[in-house]
Amino acid sequence: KKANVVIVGASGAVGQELLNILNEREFPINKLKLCATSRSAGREVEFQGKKYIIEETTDDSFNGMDIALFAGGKASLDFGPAAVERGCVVIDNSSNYRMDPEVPLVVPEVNPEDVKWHKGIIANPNCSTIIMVVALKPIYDAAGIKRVVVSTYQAVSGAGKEGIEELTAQTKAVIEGGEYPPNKFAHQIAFNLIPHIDVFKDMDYTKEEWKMVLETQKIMNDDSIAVTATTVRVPVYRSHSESINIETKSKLSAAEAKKVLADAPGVIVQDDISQNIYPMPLFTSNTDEVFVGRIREDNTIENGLNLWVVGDQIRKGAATNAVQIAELLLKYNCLMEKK
Ligand code: 2RA
Repeated sequence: KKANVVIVGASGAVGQELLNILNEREFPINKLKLCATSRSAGREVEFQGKKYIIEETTDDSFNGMDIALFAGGKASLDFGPAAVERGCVVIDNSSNYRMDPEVPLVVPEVNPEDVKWHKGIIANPNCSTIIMVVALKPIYDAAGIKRVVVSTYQAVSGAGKEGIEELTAQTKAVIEGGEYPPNKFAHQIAFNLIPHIDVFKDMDYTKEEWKMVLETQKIMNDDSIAVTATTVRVPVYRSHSESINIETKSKLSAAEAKKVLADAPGVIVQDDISQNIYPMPLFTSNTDEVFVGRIREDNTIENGLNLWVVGDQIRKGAATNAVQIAELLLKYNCLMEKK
């Protein structure tokens, strides 16, 4: 069975990665359509040896289409309802619908079955949340989770192309003794860390930090998991890293944690301190798995673990997860009837 697929936001970083992943995973495509704002319309993109012209998104872009992959931004607010009206399932990478109780929020390694109750829109979680929950799920299944304390080290590409450009230009300028005023970030990112991602909200936490709390509870289907987060932008191009402290309900030794993580889908354990082996963002970019290392017991509480987790936030944290959701739609046969 093949699907008619439309990508909205095809010209951006996530849009490009969606195309790469559809190709690599040999997603069964019948018809492909690429859409974006009028600014990118007319651009030519090659996919599997065929040239496609990016079209400006309109309500009618979704006529006869089965699945719409929205790369991000406000496009899903503008066009999501029109797509659903036309019988096209929306997989949305933006935060617009994530906490809507009518919208499943899905990480295929964690809650694949939630795809089945969609009413037209399925949300793709925030990148740092996806990377964390893939590592939490096997621990949760083995020992339950009471509380998670996470600090993130998030790459500049999480802020888009401008984030990458700012790190490069600013690093050069600083080395040469010049200046490059911050633009995309609140402060200089070159040779610095910025404990501030997205806007400040309740209780002086940022929006990114609240996403990690609320989305984790929704994906894990368990509001009793206490999560507290500090999210930090670091001068790394790609792949988000996370230091995760977990208080489990029952005892899980480090050896047992290593075993359940090694057996878990989508996880690669890289943990051999005798050889200085642990995950690092420089080496996890352009992969689809979540890498876990430094697995050890918390020395301060009875039932606690520390993990160091790294994943490519543009792939598993966005595009790969979205394409995996599209695969579930076909597997569970839950596309929509065309009106
Ligand atoms: C970031 N989480 O890294 C964001 C991207 N969605 O800034």
